[in-house]
Amino acid sequence: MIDSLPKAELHLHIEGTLEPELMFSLAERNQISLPYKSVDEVKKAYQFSNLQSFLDIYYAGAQVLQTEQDFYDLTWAYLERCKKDNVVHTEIFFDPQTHTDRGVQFGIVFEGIDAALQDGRKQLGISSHIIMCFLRHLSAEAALDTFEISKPWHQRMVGVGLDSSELGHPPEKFTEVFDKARQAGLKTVAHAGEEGPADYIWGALNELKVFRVDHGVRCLEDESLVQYLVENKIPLTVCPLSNIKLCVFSRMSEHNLKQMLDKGLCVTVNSDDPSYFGGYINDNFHAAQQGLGLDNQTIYQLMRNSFNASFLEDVHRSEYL
Ligand code: ES4
Ligand code: ZN
Repeated sequence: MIDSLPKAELHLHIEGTLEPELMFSLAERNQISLPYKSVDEVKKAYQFSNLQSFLDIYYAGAQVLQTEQDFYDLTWAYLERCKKDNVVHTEIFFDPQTHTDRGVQFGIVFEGIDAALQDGRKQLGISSHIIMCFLRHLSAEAALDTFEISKPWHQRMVGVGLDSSELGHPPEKFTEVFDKARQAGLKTVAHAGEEGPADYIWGALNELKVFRVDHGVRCLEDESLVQYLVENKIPLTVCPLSNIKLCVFSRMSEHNLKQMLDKGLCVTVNSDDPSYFGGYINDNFHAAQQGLGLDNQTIYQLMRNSFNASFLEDVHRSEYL
């Protein structure tokens, strides 16, 4: 049932799909030395105690991405994986500042990713959108600068997002750049309530005017927030394996995804950074199903939610519902 259902993926960092094998081949191609001797050694390093311990390794891994071809190869590998998992539509995040801050130009990153997505549409029949994320551990000014340099590509992105270290970096820090993004016709999403408190989810809604909340699992700590999210049909893009790997929940049986669904929240299942967290979207569905005892009707609901929560135009959305 899970494997054969068509589904949309709405919370996926393209840099987080960098498999160790590709990391090694790109390091060799670009003559970069890695702090690991083998693929096995890389995999052993993927043990995290919280979000920051993951981000340190994730940003280090991204250094091997240098050329437009590298970004193409990264994205194409993910799309082939989508085909295998029956993902028919994907909305991918990328982090321009991770690359521009080390001298890789915005256009190199964007054109490489977008060329692969265009080929994915033609050759694999997978539709897609790009969401540009600002790194919240960097300054509001840096986000505004990134927004300025990205202007030539705005028409080819669907929206902007906010990711990286959550605690200490509330959504309000980025109100100005999100205002500008909306004025430019871009939609907005933000990571909130992954490690941060329910208040950060309110901040994402009230200040950043998000259409979706990424993660949002801590919303259950605030009953009035849950009521607001249900009434306004605000989707939450939940990433079960990510939450376990980053110790947001200690085991899958303790994940609150089922409780969220029972409260009437529009939850979707996603893979976040699949190379680092041990699985792509179907692995996430299987892990949640097993850990929480989800029945087929619930799996079907999650799949429908993924299309309803997407930025697909209604004519295309209806093809899947
Ligand atoms: C991320 Cl899991 C997660 N949370 C916040 N920012 C991120 N960037 C990549 N993965
Ligand atoms: Zn994420």
